[in-house]
Amino acid sequence: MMFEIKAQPFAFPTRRDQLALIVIDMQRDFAEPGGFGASLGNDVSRVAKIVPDVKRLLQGFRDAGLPVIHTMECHKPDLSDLPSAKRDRGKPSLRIGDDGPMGRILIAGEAGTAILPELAPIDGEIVIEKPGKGAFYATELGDVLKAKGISQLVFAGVTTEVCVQTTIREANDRGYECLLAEEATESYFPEFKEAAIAMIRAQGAIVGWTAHVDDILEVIG
Ligand code: C5J
Repeated sequence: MMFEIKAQPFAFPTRRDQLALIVIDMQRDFAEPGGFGASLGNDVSRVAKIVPDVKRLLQGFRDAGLPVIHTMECHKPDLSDLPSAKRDRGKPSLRIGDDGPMGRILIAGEAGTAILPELAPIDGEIVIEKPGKGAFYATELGDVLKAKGISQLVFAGVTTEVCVQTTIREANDRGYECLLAEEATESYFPEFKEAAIAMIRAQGAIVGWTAHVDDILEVIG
């Protein structure tokens, strides 16, 4: 059955039985002091502030019995999936794989790499570990979505213009209809969040739609 979520640039035509939430990289490494985001000189408190809105959206999907997928940006302990082009980029005080106060930076299984406890996956929710910025690259995400018959994705998480926008663009090219929840995403740079939202919904939803969390919850509830 078709419902509509109030959205920009126009209402999102929702097929509730084909809809999933994808929460991108809400990890301690991006939201807490001592992690990867902070090592790059970013104000991570901006990310911590969206946790209540991400939680509301997550709870709405859980209550509605709709699928939830979490992603984690992380690498193998032997760094075999970390190209030097990524490891050597920027001037962080700690590089990916280095020992930090929450364990090795962005390495699978380390404390800092974990999803924030308030947003931790529950039984039955899928967790995709991804070595890239986009969640389709070198992961099983495409197969998982196909097996579940998903054709529409609601997006939350961080950072808006990096891993979230990259994944939305990957998904759009693969034929998924993408809706970004505005209060449930954040950037370390407010102007980048604003620009990413504008880019996504420009030119008649060229790569997707954006909507307020309350408007999404009203329709899925
Ligand atoms: C970044 C991400 N910004 N999850 N990762 O390095 O957006």
